[in-house]
Amino acid sequence: MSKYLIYAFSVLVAAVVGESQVDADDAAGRPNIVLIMCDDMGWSDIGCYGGEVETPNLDRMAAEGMRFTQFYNCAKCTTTRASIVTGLHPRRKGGLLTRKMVTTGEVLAAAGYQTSLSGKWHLGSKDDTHPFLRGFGQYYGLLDGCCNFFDPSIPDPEYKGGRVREFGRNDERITEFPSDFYTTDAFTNHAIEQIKTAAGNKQPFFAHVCYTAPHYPIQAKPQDIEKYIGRFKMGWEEMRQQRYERQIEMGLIDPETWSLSQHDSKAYDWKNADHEFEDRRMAVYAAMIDSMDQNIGRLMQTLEETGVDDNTVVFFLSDNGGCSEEPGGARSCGAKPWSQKRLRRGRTVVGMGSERAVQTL
Ligand SMILES: [Ca+2]
Repeated sequence: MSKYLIYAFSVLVAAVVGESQVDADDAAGRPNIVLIMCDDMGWSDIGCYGGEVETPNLDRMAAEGMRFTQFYNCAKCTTTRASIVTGLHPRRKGGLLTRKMVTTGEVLAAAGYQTSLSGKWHLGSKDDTHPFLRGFGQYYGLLDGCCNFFDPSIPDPEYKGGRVREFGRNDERITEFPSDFYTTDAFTNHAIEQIKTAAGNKQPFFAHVCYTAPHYPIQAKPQDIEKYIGRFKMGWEEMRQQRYERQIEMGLIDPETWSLSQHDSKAYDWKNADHEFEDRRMAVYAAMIDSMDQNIGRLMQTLEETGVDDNTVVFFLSDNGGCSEEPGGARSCGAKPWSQKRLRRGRTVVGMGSERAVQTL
């Protein structure tokens, strides 16, 4: 059985890579790495961290591996991503990713790894910043920050500028998508292809899987939404109390040193909220995470079926906490549900040239 790790990725690359360039024979036997990152998810949303969303595959990873109770990110998609692929604290001057930096893809490729990235990149698409040109031998996904989950060729709504988001495979642009398309499934399909191919070769592999779920727009499949309808009628005030109590029971929180924080000053009053709308909004958000967990189950199954699970380390993390933006207003499909009402501790600090997250939950 694999020893899965959950919620961290920093020192492993340095630990497994010693030489600047190695051949396939030297690289053989080194551990495979699967680094899964989701987008804008609050840490208390998934089951193994006290949330309501059914995440049996992540829960299994947590049970067989390790959960981290302290984790720091860079507050926003791009800064966290720049940091995780370079190991450097991002600076805006000159761009978040420059040729003066090496990426994990470049370092691991030089160490004999087969490298791939499936999903969101958000660090650029020019010669110096495109993932296919920056160490990821196989790329498929969204070069931009977010897109329509069912058809990325659909332009953004007017309130987001109305542009079409850039999507591609390796260095080619993709502009048409099949009728049954859903980004979370498509990213997983690509990652599974890469793992199956790589597992048959002598060299180890590095598969970076970057889901756009549950970043806005909030879009999920009807069958996934259905099972969550009605589950959030307790309201966000009661929900955060329930999560807090579950996290104490799980040993994630020490109530002696961490009391439940005050409500966010921008949080709406549940008593005056449209309960049907808010319940449904949260059900769609939950369904996006549920779908991601189903797909992570497919990834884990692929590792087992290809016989590489005993020599593969798997990480899961979120690039930042729950999003507090509401593009299009509180009742648009771009609105982020309940983010300011979930468990919070500290606050996110973003400044020019120096982004840091105190702790985003
Ligand atoms: Ca994000």
